Amino acid sequence: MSEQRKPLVSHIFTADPSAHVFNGKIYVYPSHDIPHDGEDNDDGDEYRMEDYHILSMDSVDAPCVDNGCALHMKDVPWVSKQMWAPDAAYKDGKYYLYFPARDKDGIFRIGVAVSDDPAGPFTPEENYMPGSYSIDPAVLVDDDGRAYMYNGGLWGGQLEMWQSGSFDPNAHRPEGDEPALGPVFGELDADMKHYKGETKQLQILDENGKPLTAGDEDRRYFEGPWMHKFNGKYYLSYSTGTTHYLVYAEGNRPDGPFTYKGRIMEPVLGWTTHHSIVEYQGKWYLFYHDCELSNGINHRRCVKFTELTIHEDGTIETIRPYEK
Ligand code: FUB
Repeated sequence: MSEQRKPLVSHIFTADPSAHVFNGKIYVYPSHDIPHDGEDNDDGDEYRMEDYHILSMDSVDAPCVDNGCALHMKDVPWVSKQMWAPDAAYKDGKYYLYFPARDKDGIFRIGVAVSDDPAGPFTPEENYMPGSYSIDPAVLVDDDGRAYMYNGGLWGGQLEMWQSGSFDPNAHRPEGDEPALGPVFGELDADMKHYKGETKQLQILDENGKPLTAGDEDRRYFEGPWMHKFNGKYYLSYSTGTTHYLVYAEGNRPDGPFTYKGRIMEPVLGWTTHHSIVEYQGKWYLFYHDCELSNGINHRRCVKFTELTIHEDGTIETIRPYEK
């Protein structure tokens, strides 16, 4: 328990941790925040990340190792800037790193890079995934081997700009009683580098079966999706952005619909909150970030983890990050 809720590393700033167990070890795929003195804005221009460092731990009690630069922006032909929150997946002997970044037109897309080693280095594809847009990919490889990507983020993450099916920087932002936007869902092809068919928007419903509204900021989707399975059900968790909660919704299928269930974590220090959920040796853990290492500077974050209590019926106990 001793290392829990402390920064996993302090020699670099890290955020948006996607944790996985590969070969019996815990691997964490975070964003790598770059310190600078620029100001914050609603487009997230302060998040200027250029590369990925993969962290690993032999167990939850072991020290965390930084495995060095696994992929740098300069080696990805289609990227112009902002390598944001990544995820990774394993299939048929290969590891895949999924990462969002702005293309040469300033539009967020999702890229794929491949490695034989979960810690990298990763070799990127020449171009982004055809048909991909917005940020924050999370990939679930299901028990039957089918793989699904969840992604999307409001505001700087550009999700609103794709409502018509093509990029419109002036698109209307849903508000008030209008239905909230959900994350993007797509099944991946056997090669793990393309969508198998069309993507669709996921629905998140309230307790009466009605879609959550854009004005319901305590519960509606903002960014940072994650998918875990528990007792055969699918749990979509995400950040509510403006209200800074991590919340979850339950479904019977990987593509929903999902019904809102509750809060996973109360707000942390800093504007963003972003997490992953992983089972390790029979216990469940929440990986998340806050701004403790920088005393609250939004773009200088640090990754932490804590044990998560999931009850037999799938409900999750809410974590108050600064209470033991
Ligand atoms: O790290 C940059 C962005 O901040 C991520 O893509 C969002 O999820 C938020 O954490």
